[in-house]
Amino acid sequence: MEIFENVPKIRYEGAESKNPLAFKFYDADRVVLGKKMSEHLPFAMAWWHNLCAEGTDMFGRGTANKSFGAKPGTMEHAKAKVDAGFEFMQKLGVKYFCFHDVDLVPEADDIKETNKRLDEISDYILEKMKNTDIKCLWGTANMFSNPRFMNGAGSTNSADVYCFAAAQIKKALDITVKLGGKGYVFWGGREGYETLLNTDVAFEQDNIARLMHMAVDYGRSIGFKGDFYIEPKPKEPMKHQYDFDASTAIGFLRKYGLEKDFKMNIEANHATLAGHTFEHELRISAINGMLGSIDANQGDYLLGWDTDEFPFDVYSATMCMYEVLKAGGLTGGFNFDAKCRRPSNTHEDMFEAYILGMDTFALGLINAAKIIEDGRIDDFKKNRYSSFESGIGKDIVDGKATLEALAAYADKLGAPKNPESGKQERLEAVVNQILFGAK
Ligand code: XLS
Ligand code: CA
Ligand code: CA
Repeated sequence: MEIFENVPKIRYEGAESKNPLAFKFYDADRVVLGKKMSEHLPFAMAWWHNLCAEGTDMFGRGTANKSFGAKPGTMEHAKAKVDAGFEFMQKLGVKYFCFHDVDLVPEADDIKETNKRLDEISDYILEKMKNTDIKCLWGTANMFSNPRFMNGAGSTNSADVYCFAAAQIKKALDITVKLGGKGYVFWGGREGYETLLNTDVAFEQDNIARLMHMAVDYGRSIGFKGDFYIEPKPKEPMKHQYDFDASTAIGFLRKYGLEKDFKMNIEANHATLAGHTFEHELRISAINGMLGSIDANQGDYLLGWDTDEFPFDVYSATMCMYEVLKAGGLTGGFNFDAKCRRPSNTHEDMFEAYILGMDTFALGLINAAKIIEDGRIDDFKKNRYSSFESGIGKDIVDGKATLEALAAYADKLGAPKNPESGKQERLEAVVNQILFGAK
């Protein structure tokens, strides 16, 4: 039975098309820099926003109907969401999905019952997967919604709650492996604190690391070969989140010897909340060999919270794709961790939102490839450091310099020249010319 009866298979119709239910830029088979768009852009559907969230906010209840013909809170509904999700992904040509345990089934009071439900639904999903080319990008455990996690999961003060978190991770890993997931995410939902007056930061961080080590050991023991991810976020829900940004999370992983098993899952909206650009977080991850996956969304510079909007900002998508291309691609994918605005409450809106996101990233890819092929930006950057290619500069890079030798060199210089102009405005104009100038 078709759920989205009014929505046909979404096709590429080109930039001139006025059809809201068609791609204008995402052309799956188009080859960019030697690879198909669909290979550059492994898109994923976020189960929670797309199939669960109804637009509830702290001022009002939901505006969208996500019952898909079944009674919410039942296993029939859980299955209806699977049916809806697979029809949705197939109509859009989205090849991956991401999930939290409690997105898949209604959580029971007893974890044994929840786990039984997870077994049942994952059998159902697996059956669906067999008849399609849809795969699991990553799974995770929701360790932030239930009141028991009010003081955190790995960072909780309660050993019982800590065990409960471990049980959820164990099961979420089982399901991720069963569904062939490429990754497993730790987003530190409530892993942080409100006040130092009641918090032992060192102890909490040690405990989070212990839990992550146990997760790695268990995951590897059941055959999980993919990457674990940390998804940094600076605040919300906690005032101070331990995984503030990529640098912080990478430092944490190295401190605790977790860096071989983990990479970053970078979310655009989290980057801007941390006071960074999206591309900054991607660059920091990439230069540390830890660029894993992306949560593709955007925030709103006028609002100080995590609005999880569908990507519309083509400049940002362009800079993102430049980083991704330079890094040689992602081991993960582009998960639309995004929700329709509350008044965009129809099923059709769900499709139009994904079309917007996919087209925005297709444009980002096309533009980033043009910037790389044009070469002016890369050449400028390379030449900017040319004083380190010979003479004293090369000695520094080759590790042949001492502080005394450099000081003696500086003495001979007297007053050194200022470095050349950074030419930011010229480079920005080059980007605009590449984006909007002659083809
Ligand atoms: C919340 C996060 C969350 C993670 C998965 O801000 O984005 O949805 O992606 O737990
Ligand atoms: Ca996210
Ligand atoms: Ca978010």
